[in-house]
Amino acid sequence: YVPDTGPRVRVNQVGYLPGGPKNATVVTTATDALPWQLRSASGAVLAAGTSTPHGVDAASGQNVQTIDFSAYRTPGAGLTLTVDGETSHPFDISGTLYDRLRADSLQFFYAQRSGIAIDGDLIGAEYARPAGHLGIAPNQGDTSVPCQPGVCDYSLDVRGGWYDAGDHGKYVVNGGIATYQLLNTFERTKTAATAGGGTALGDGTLRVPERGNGVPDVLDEARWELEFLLRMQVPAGRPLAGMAHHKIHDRNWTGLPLQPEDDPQPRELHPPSTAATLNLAAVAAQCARLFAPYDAAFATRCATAAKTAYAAAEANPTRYASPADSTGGGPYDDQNVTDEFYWAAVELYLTTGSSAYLADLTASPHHTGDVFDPRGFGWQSVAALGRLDLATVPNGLPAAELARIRASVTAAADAYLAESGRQAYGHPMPGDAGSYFWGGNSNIINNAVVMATAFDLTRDAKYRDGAVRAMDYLLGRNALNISYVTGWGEHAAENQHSRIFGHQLDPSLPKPPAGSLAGGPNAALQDPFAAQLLAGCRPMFCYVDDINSYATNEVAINWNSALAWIASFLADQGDA
Ligand code: 9MR
Repeated sequence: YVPDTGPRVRVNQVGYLPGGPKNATVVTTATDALPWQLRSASGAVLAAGTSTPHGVDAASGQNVQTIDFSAYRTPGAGLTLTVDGETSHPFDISGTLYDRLRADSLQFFYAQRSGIAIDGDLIGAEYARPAGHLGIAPNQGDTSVPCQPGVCDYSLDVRGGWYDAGDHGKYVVNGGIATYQLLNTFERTKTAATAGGGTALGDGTLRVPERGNGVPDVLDEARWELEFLLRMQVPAGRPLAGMAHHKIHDRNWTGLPLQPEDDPQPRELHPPSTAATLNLAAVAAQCARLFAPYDAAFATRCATAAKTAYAAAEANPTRYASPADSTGGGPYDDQNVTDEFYWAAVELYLTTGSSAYLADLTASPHHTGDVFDPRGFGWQSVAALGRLDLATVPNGLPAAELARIRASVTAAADAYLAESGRQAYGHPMPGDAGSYFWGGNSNIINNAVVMATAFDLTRDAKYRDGAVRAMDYLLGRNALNISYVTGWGEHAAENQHSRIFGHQLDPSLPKPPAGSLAGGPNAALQDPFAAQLLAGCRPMFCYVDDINSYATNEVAINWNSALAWIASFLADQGDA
């Protein structure tokens, strides 16, 4: 299988910020530097220079050279780059490139909502659908969901929330990091000087049913999931009260496509887990401080749930979700929850200022350890979330301690920058196959989030440039010459694995909405379709834009939350 990778000149197909870095990569047999020309839409040469030979790139196996046209800063549309007789896909230079991506990436969450009819007037007629999983036949949930046999003897109303990904499952662990990133996208507007006071994320900025209610729309969207997460908490008086059930999903896997309202499977609550409970504690603590100005009663509910959950996790510190629990839904298993304890203690400390939480976070090995993995953070490793929030959200840590925390963020950003400098395609990930794993595109973005946070802390432009280069990779500057974001770029992913957006299998159904991020190359080829089609692939080629490849090409809330965070950051940079 040889994919069509289009022109050998690889650019960010969306474009470049006027004052930002402008890098491209050409695949070539040449080993000596090559001349390049930047051209206007009408073909006039706007700038010219010579490329820098890179040699063979480990992740793609390609001989490549890199191009830097950062010195050209004039806005324009339909520009192209010509090198070695090849002309790139067209792109823009503009300070408003990322404005709509901020909205699109956040809009994805509305399209994933469970338990509410999706309004086509808000996001397009093709996305309109009835409410799913409200107990209306053939649905069997989620208004009164029993536990799996033997797990508990009650049922819970766990309606609402977002469908996790291409399936109809709802998982507290993954809901946690996704909600955190949406809430943090908002919280950043209070702490970062370039965030413009948050007007771009205010009320009326998203197409959600709650617009116009006086609450910033990104908070409305996050609340849709928060209400679900709160419902997953074991009620008082029950065994393990205060813990959160790990997940709720179908008893058996369903086929594709399948609209949520047509899902006939029994729905089941799975056992409470320590990790889920700490995810609930962390995001409910964020909720308490961020909703306080808008809805005091909800903020109080969140605060109570957070404290109760944290106490329940302390009383049950080793209830791990089973890696074998993967029938009808994914496992989201995790045998090490020390990072979840740290993250939850940090969020509770930031919200309450209480010395008990301060003592817990200070005693955590993650407080002094290196929490920034070269391959990024994610749903299973969340210590970085706590560290980033301690570095940015006002708190009472002693000045020297705060300085150390912030220095750890800039040191990590320096390491990601250095890695980006080593990569032929400029993204912040080591070049070996181990960097290309399930959902790895989100880890690349999360490394960019660390660089962006270093920029917010220092205003040193090199960190912002590192974040921009990570987006260049995701929007087309890569071995496959593909943008991994639907609707963004000349040649973009559009057949992601999704039961809802099943256009590839049923043309009457929509494609994923603009702003949907694909999981990305996965060298482990963990689905049968990719395993058969892509056997022997070089890591950066282990991806296919086909609905059958759930291990390389799914959509997921925790991946889009990373995209939303970085798109919002970049939109704030404007002309940079
Ligand atoms: O994103 C998850 C990835 O890190 C795991 O390796 C993979 C296998 O356990 O599961 C991914 O999460 C999936 C979840 O289990 C079920 N819903 C779809 C998620 C995205 O593929």
